[in-house]
Amino acid sequence: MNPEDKGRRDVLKGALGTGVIAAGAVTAPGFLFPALAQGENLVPFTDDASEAFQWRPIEPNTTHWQDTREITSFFTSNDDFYLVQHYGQPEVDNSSYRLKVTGMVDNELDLSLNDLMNGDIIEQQVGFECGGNSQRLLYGLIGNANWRGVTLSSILERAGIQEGAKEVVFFAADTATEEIRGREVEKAFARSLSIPDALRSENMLAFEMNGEPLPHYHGKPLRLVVPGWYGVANVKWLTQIHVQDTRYMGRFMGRDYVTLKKTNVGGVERWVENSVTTLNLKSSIVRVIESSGQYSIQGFVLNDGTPLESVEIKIDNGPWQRAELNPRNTKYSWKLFSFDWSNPGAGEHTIVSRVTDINGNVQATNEELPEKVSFWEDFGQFPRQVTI
Ligand SMILES: Nc1nc2c(c(=O)[nH]1)N[C@H]1C(S)=C(S)[C@@H](COP(=O)(O)O)O[C@H]1N2
Ligand SMILES: [Mo]
Repeated sequence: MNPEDKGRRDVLKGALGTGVIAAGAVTAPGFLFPALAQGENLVPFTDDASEAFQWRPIEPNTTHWQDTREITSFFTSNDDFYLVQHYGQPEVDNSSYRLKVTGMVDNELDLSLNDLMNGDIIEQQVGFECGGNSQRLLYGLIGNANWRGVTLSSILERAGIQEGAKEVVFFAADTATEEIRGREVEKAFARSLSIPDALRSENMLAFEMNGEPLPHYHGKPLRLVVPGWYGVANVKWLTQIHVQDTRYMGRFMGRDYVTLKKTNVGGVERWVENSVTTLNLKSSIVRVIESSGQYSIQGFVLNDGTPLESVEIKIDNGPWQRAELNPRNTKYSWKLFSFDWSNPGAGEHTIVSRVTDINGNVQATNEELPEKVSFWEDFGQFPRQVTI
């Protein structure tokens, strides 16, 4: 079964299984975004971003992004799901695979894939984007999948974290020679989490993606998934978990994926550098659909899992108007929305979305974020142009 069919089937199951009448689906056939139904037409964007956009087919060891205008399922198929890897895509053999747990633990572990598959298993819908995702790519470094794996907390509990430990480091099988201060050294991709972040019950070591064994490109046979965080936290081709009492300082914690923002630090304005962690609250329109003269504006939200208060759409200089959130959305999935745009006048329009969470955080415009100096974490509002 391809993930698209699975997605559709889950939509039906969800609606029938819980006894909820799918009123939205009946009154607004287009609402079951993102499947493009018969008779629905994409209205092309006429903005520079859309014209400059270039799609690239999947090639080994390269970055791959989706064309977000053409999203066709709630779950991104494993082939469409974006790809980022900094040190290539190592081939790890399943039968000889071992995951080592080392360092400040009572019992060091050396686990086979089978051991992991017989552990404390969970399944979760998790969507994420690369911290380097950008409007230039129409936010194509994004995906939403159903992951299955063993809970990280159960593995750490089995190992027994010792008193005084501060960080859990996740080392991967992909390595490269890095020049660091004039010296060439062999380094593995690695990221770390503080002990409390690592012990979150949601974290998982995933060996399945959308019902299939984790594909090679996405980290076969095992990857970390940290729901609500930027993609860089989700270490692919994971081979070692190391517990230590110092901060781990590697390229992907200390140099890359480091934001620079002016922030108020206890009453003093300071420029602060931080490793990217949780997903910033963000929404984006991805497409406009026309069907028998009815228009609908559709898009996605990503965030750290905080429940949403609203997604609103503004057309030209009009008021903010509420969009509908797809009932299919879950805590850590991407959250799809749809807005019925009745009677748009002929001509060019600017449309933009903004999302607000229940803590009152509102997605800002790029102009309201002037003190952010890095391309990491592109989360301002993204105005789009369409011609009706
Ligand atoms: N081992 C390893 N894991 C990695 C990376 C990497 O280069 N090597 N890249 C990270 C980054 S920056 C991102 S955005 C995500 C992308 O995951 P995906 O390719 O499955 O979409 O993987 C993360 N995990
Ligand atoms: Mo990334």
